[in-house]
Amino acid sequence: MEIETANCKTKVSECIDNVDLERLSVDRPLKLDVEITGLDKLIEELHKVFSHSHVNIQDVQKLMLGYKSDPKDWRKYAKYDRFRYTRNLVDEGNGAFNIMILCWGPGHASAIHDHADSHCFMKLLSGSLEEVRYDWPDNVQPEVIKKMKRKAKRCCLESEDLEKSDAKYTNGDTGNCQIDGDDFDEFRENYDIKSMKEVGRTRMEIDDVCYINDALGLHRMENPSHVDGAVSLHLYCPPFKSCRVFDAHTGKPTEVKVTFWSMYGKKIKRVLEASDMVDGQQ
Ligand code: CSS
Ligand code: FE2
Repeated sequence: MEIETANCKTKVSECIDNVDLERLSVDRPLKLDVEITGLDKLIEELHKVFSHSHVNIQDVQKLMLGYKSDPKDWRKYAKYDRFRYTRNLVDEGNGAFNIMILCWGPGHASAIHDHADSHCFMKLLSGSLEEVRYDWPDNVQPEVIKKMKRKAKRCCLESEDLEKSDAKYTNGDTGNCQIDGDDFDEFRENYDIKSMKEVGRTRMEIDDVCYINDALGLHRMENPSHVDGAVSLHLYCPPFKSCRVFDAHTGKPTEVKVTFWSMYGKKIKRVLEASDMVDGQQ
């Protein structure tokens, strides 16, 4: 199954059974065959697409590309903070997805983060943004990779002499199968701390759309301008309330909450509680 038919209605780890994850990227250019007149129309079309149980990743991308950014559509959501980028909720997609507008002041950047096993679509509305991609650190494995390994292990065991393979796995030798056991991952968690490896950089310009999920790796976003703000539109499916950020020097993950600066154009009154998890924007 290729990207055209891959389902983004479910978490990434739940939709891998028939999907070639190497092809779950958006590098090749999409043919545009839709024109979306306004942000409200885009949201209406996304609701229609997500009312089905199967949602093609490429259909979502095409819709997002079909809308041409017009500040009068999104200005009411674009609320900046002096010190850090803001998340401004626009639509909750009937629980199937959520749409938010992120406002990046000059030089503002996110931490390196994952996407909590969800699909992440992003469109630049104003300014420019740099996306920096990273491999997962050796000490952390996302759910989707664990599931792929389990699947590969099953296939491997089916095709080899079972008795011989069992012996290999009990002593940690992964043989030709290129699979690390879960126990081996736990061992490495404590002993193999390395800095994060940058694997690619893309400059996004207005109306560009990009896509990422945990199978494709991690990223951080940065507004490279020292003068101008940047505004981006994000669609996450399924929506998530927390994700992990990674220390660039050690790869150490920290679970953080996904919090909003405003919802439906209205600023949120924030009450900080000592017991709260670290806020993901800090
Ligand atoms: N996921 C990041 C934005 S880049 S996709 C965040 O919500 O902070
Ligand atoms: Fe992200």
